[in-house]
Order: sequence, then structure tokens, then C-alpha cells
Amino acid sequence: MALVLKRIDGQTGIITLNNDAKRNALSRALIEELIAALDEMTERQVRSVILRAQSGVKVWSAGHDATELPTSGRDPLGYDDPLRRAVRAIATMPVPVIAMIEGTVWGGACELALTCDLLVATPEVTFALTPAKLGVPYNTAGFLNLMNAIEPPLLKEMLFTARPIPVERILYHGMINQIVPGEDLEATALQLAATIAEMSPMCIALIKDELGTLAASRPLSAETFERLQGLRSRIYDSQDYREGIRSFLEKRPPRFRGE
Ligand code: YXS
Repeated sequence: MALVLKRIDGQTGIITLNNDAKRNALSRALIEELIAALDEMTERQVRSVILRAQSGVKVWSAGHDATELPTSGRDPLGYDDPLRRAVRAIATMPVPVIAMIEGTVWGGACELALTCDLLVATPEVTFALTPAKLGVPYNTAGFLNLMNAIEPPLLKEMLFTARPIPVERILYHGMINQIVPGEDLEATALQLAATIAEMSPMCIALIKDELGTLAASRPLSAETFERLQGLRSRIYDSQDYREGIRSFLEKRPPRFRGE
């Protein structure tokens, strides 16, 4: 079964996450199909891409595939991790990616959705940032992406509590473009795509690249980066990290001991 469906409607690419049985968890296999679909859309010179799940899902994506998080002392979110590769693939697409969201969004899927250029969502949508719930040391580039999308007080509340945040607050804080009823969601996303298709594609590509490059340009000394990496490695080498993964697999609340 294809984990990702893809089709082209006029000048718009439409990519559908298609693994509701696993709540569209961002597994290596799903990410490979997602990146292949994005590459194909680029080759076919679409003017924008809509990233969606199947209509009526309760979960847009449950985030990183937690069963694939390593417990062998390897960085769980290293540069070549599937989630990291998917985020970069969306960020470097030369055309806007429109996240069309219904259902709940969890963990790394929040960063994936917020990396999209435009987001439209139904009133039932929630976003939950879950590293602390699983004991995962989120990576520096990922945090920078989240900082570019979410103001510090709300970002810290989401990270410190891992609680799902209702979409009204998400809209209030400018993290998404529109909230529309479910029956209007697809038409709204397609209308955005159609308007973008009327613009100069070279200008659109420049705007996306320039804004993304400027947002990511935060100087960080080698020593500071290594200090943060050292803090992260202490976590992914910790008992608590292994407990977080184990608790997920055993479908029970984690019991963290701070070691
Ligand atoms: O037991 P089966 O085989 O049917 O599979 C179940 C779940 O194990 C599976 N599934 C996942 N598999 C891998 N990774 C996941 N993240 C994941 N989430 C779900 O999907 C099948 C149906 O799940 P179930 O029965 O729980 O569905 P539900 O409708 O009752 O509940 C949906 C959720 C999303 C509320 C629930 O599945 C859930 O809480 N999932 C975990 C959400 C989460 O904490 N995601 C963060 C993953 S880690 C991540 O993204 C980053 C590394 S970080 O943590 O740093 O942000």
C-alpha cells in the first residue's frame, strides 16, 4: 500500500499522507515516499504543492515514528534522520507548500507542518509538541524552525507541557493562515494554489528561498553548538530517554527519574 499518494491538478501538486492505520507516523518508509513525491512535483514544474491527509482523519500525523527512535546511543534526530530530511525537503522546494490540515498534529509533524509555507486548518485541529513527554532531545535546527514559527511564551508552554493547543490559539499567534470548516478546506487550499500559479514562478522561488535563508541565518559559534550537542547527547544516552521510548511502546505513562 502506498504510504503517500500523489497527483497533479492543473499546476498544483497534491500529496496525501495515506497511513491512517499508523496515524501517518513519519516513518522512514513514509518519508522516502514523501521526498520522492516532492522531487517528482519539482520535475513536473508545479507552481505549488498541497500536503494533506485523507479526508476525515482524526490525526493528520502522529509525528516521528517512535518505534524508529534509536536507543543505541545514537542521536535520534541527526542530520540524516528521516524527519530532518523531510523538513529540509519542504523548506527547499522551489514552490510554496500548502499544509491542508484536519485532525491532530503531534511532535515532529508540528515542525513539518509549520515548515510549510501556508497552513489552512479546520476548527478541530490541535498541535502538540511532545519531546519532553517522550524524553527526546530535540535538535538545534528543529528548535530554530519552531522559534521562527512560534513566539517564545507559547513555544515554551507547548514544549514544557506537551499539551495539544487548540487551533484558535494557533491562529491568534499567527502560526497558521486560516481556519475553515472541513467542507471548505480543500477548496480553500486549491484557491490559494490557483492564485499562486498566476504569479511569477521565478519571483515566488526567490521569495521562498530568500525568506527561508534569512530566517535560518542565526550565527552560532562552533563551541556553542558543541555545548548544545553535548547536552543533547547526555539525554539520548540517559535512562530517561530509554524510559520515554519504552513507555510509548508499552502504551503507558513514562516514569522519568532525571537520570
Ligand atoms: O498498536 P498499533 O500497531 O495499532 O499502532 C498504533 C500506534 O502505535 C501507532 N502510532 C505510532 N507509531 C509510531 N510512531 C508514532 N508517533 C505513532 N503514533 C501512533 O498508530 C496506531 C494507532 O495508534 P493509537 O491506537 O494510539 O490511535 P489513537 O487514535 O487512539 O491515538 C492517536 C494518537 C496520535 C493520540 C496516539 O497514537 C499518540 O499519542 N501517538 C503518539 C503521538 C506522539 O507523542 N508523537 C511524537 C512522536 S516523537 C516525535 O515526533 C519527535 C521525535 S518529538 O517527540 O521530539 O517531538
